[in-house]
Amino acid sequence: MSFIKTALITGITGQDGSYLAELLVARGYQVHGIIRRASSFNTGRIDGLYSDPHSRDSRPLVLHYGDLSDGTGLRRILESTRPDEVYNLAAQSHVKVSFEAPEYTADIVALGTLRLLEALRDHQATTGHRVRFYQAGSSEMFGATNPPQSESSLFYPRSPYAVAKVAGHWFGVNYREAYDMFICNGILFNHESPRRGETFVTRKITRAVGRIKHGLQESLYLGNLDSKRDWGFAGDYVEAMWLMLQQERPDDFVVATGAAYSVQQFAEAAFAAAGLDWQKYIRIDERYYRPSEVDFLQGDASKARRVLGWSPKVDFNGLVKMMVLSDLDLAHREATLIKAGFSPPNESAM
Ligand code: NAP
Ligand code: F7E
Repeated sequence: MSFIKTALITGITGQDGSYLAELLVARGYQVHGIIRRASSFNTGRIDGLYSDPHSRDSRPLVLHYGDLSDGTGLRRILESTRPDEVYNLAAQSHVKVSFEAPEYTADIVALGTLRLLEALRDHQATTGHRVRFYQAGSSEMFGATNPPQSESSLFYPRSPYAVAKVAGHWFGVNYREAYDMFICNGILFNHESPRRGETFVTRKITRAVGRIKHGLQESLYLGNLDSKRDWGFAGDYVEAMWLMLQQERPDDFVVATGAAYSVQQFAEAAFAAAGLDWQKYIRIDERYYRPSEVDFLQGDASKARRVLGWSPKVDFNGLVKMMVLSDLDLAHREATLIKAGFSPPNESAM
């Protein structure tokens, strides 16, 4: 089997990594993904792309053990896979956790990006191959800056995660300017899906809706209901990542829907989609508050529309409905298992 290009994805087992891998495989790429060693299986989101590991050359998806803390390993993977495109999606991506593990978060998000860029810089120098690099930047970098936020808005990060992402962003800009590397920074606003990690607020809500509807949970504890986010669908956003690397020149782009809703509005919509009244089930627990909050993110993605021809296909209501339907189905299957004698999973902790 021949492939049109080769891509390397860090963070392939995450939400975005799985959608991106599907997109690239569908477009004829061979995709190499870096996975971490874990004591239990962590490839659930990409199992659909799995193929026989004994036919290496013809496999559209090949996995390698590695970690953004391990520069030597990254270098080796880069040299053995010789990708045309690298997508750096790996991160300790939870904002609240970053307050509890700031050094680790900075090591992976900021220094991990630097390690990968250093390996790529040497790879480019020795092979002459100008590999295209996507850096997963975040709207969290804007933090306290007033909306709407665009490429020209000030970065004002409000968490160790966001500070580390700002460093990753500027490493990307600096290596582009210093070494003529093809590096694009995507500044993506929140994007969700049925594959979203269960400790992020949207998925925490839709999981609870499913479980409450099926009698598996009585209430849902949340933190700040007033913050506003610009929520889009992850499947739409990975297409923007790919489009950035197909341009003639590397550049930085905001990716967003342009519409913002509060956490409370998301909860109202999600409970209503299952015929439930959110007020009966939601309780506040201050342990979910952050030491410094990001109040209002709403992106201006006009540059991505103009230059990349990108626009989101799924709107807020479509996203809520997609996630609720998926989690109603999941809870239904869970209830069936419980009836058959299996124990239920723990409620989300973050
Ligand atoms: P995610 O679901 O949390 O996935 C993170 C991925 O990074 C997972 O594959 C994880 O592996 C991997 N990872 C974590 N630490 C690692 C390490 N030390 N070495 C190697 N891999 C490591 O995140 P996501 O939502 O897909 O987001 C993808 C990227 O976009 C992240 O960089 C995130 O910060 C950024 N971002 C996300 C959003 C959003 O709204 N989703 C918005 C802007 C930017 P395991 O599966 O083993 O944990
Ligand atoms: O919080 C509030 C919380 O954790 C959204 C990551 O993908 O997007 C994500 O970061 C809001 C915050 O996402 C709970 O205080 C209330 O205001 O879903 P979240 P996030 O912090 O916006 C950005 C763009 C990224 O780059 C990140 O990687 O919801 N909130 N109650 C809660 N949040 C959580 N997690 N849990 C609660 O119980």
